Amino acid sequence: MGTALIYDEEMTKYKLLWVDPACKIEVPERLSVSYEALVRTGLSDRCVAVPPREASDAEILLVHSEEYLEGVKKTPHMTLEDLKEFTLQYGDVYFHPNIYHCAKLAAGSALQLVDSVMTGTVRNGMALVRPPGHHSMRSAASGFCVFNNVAIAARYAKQKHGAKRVLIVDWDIHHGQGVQYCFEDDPSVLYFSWHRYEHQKFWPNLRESDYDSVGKGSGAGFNINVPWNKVGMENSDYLSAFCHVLLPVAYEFCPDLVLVCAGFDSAIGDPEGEMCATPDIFAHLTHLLMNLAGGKLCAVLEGGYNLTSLAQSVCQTVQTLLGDPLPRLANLGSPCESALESLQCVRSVLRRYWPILKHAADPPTTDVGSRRIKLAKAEGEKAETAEEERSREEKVWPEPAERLRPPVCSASALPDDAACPDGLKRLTSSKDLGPLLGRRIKTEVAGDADGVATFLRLYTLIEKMRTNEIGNGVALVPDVAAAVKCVVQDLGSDLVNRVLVVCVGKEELNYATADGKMLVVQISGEDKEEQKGKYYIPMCLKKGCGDTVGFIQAVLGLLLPLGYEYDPGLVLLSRMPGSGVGDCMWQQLIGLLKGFAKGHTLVLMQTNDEACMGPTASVLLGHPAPPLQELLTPLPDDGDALERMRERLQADWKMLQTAVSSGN
Ligand code: Q9C
Ligand code: ZN
Repeated sequence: MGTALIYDEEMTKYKLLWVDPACKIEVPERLSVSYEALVRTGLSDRCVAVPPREASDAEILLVHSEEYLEGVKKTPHMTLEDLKEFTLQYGDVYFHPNIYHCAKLAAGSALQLVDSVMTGTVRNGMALVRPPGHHSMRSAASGFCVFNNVAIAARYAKQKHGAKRVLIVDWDIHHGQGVQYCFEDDPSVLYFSWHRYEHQKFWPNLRESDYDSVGKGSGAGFNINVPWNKVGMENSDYLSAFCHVLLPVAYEFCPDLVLVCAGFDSAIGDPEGEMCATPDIFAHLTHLLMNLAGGKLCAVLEGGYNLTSLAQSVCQTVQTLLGDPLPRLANLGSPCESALESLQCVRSVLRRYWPILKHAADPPTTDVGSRRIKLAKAEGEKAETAEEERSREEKVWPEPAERLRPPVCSASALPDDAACPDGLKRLTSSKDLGPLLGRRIKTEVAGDADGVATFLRLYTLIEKMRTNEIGNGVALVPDVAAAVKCVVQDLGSDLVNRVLVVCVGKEELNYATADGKMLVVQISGEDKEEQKGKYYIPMCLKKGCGDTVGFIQAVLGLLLPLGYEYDPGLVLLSRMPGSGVGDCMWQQLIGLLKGFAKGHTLVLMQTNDEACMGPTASVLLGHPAPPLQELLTPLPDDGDALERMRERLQADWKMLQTAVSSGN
């Protein structure tokens, strides 16, 4: 199951023919440099090349009016003067004799991508298109957009492929108001957009781009706006929006298809966005969406005007779709106050629609009736100094690190009599162990001689993950708790800088964590464990690990942000027998954890828990986790306890914050 890539040089064949400062950044090179970067890095060769096609009139009419389509249809025959005049009806857009042709190809590309993904020809894919789409409305072009490629694709996926629920994630730095208007009253399409807003000072300057536009009628709750009221947002701000707003709602929504309005003007260096998130953030944003909808994800290019940043970001996205290990996000800061204020506001308006967010805090108290004041304040803010202007124009950032796929994706450390799932490399030899050989591996830990052999293989596995010969692995041991203890004690001192230990189920954890060499997170149904210091974090689900809502809340809202802030070099996931966690939830957990430590995840399971081997191996090998259907009818949860835990922990772990610190 591959990754589709749609590109056609034809879509570079239109450009601005007169002087217009607002439109001069939208150039043909945006497409050609993106594609050339994919060719140069060898990524395009690894994709399935899917040709574009022209969208038909009927398909365009799924979103646009007949009058508008007829108007655009005339543009290929217009004189330059006519084109200029036609353009004048709309805002920040230009027409060219060939743009109608390209716009049909752009929309048709999105449809080809949806066809390829929905029929299972490929797992996911990306379409590199011009003109972009998300600003265009039923009867109007806007913001370089002619037809709303992604909106058309969403309606088409419902009509032609029977998709019941479509999630649109718009990570472009502008608000896709065209998409919002299209689906405002439609609960079958969930639209999420973050955008530079600055209290309505930034284009398109709409009141309805604010966090309180949640949709209308039966679509109420299905439109999510995260306004960025300051420039300079960073990786931590974007990840917080995903962990604390988008992902919980997206998991509860349970889409059949994910469409991404993939604009890269939200990346560092972009002259429009002026944000500071690095291109490798798009690897993580993509990855975090890849376990929804059984992996069915279609990314369609929107904005992106710094050619260097754009090309790097496109490569990060495609490389992630192809399943390569994710880059580590080192030096992640904390989300800024302005971002937290936006997240708090949007969480508080969404909590009445989405049970998974029902424990969100109240909006910041200062917000009551202060919209006008904030806008006035933003307008009064001092003009940018020459110094600030220079720093905006001369932004430099390191090129993203290479993401090397290990020669072996997944391996197993098993006793001789246990079957090895297809596709995993079974480790048999315990030679070349290096310094660890024979250290703590005694029969008292490992059980019998067979257990000792498994332990030796387990250490081989870890050593080969460290040297990136093996990506991830699974081990079957007679006593998971003892094995975890043994492994972390060795690892803490020797091999890896930081180990994230995730334990699912009840387990006595009596090893030292004070030095921060490991961070232990335990998710269980037990309520007695107390948090001991910063690096031992028990998460207690009153209803046990079988409570899907509670479990996914803990994973998305607590474990993921903790993991990002901790930035481990290895993830150790242990599963206690009888923990009660369901197979689908278990697979989601593994899938999400693979985003850390360049994908180096070691799963430890108990010998008598073999039934779970198949599902575990499948996700380790890179197959998407199946959707969590049971979230569609959520049971009453016990999220209160998790929120109390968040409050306790956020002093130590800034990525857990979902509200401005009190006193502000
Ligand atoms: N300073 C997309 O990113 N405003 N469209 C330009 C120039 C319009 C962006 C102002 C921006 C439209 C798809
Ligand atoms: Zn944009």
